[in-house]
Amino acid sequence: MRTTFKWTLSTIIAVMAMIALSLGLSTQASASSSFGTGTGNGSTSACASWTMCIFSDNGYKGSVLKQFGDDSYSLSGTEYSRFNDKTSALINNSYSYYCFFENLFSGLTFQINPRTTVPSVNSWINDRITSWLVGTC
Ligand SMILES: [Ca+2]
Repeated sequence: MRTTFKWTLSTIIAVMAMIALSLGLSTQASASSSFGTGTGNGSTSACASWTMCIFSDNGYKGSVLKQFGDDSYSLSGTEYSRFNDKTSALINNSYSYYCFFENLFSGLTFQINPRTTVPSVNSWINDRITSWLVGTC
């Protein structure tokens, strides 16, 4: 009986540890965004199941970088550096504000509201976006 109880208790502890571990892993996964790339088709549908997307051409065309999950990011020096200084259109499908920056979280800024689509960004930030933060500018 005693052995059975100890086994049960250790099993509970092991299960709780596994739950804690999986929670920790899932928290970590949501904190760091995942990305996808593709080609814009001229409609907002290319970004439908993604949190936020940037397009190289006006009207949701050209190359598109799709981010899943709200997170800040810098294009400079990353595997997606080819999108640096290329953005001409944006889609924000999240419920958060986004602040886009000309440089590494500095320089000119461009803010978009939650649930907002921007087919052509303002000329002063066109082809200049290098990084973004979740939140207002
Ligand atoms: Ca830039």
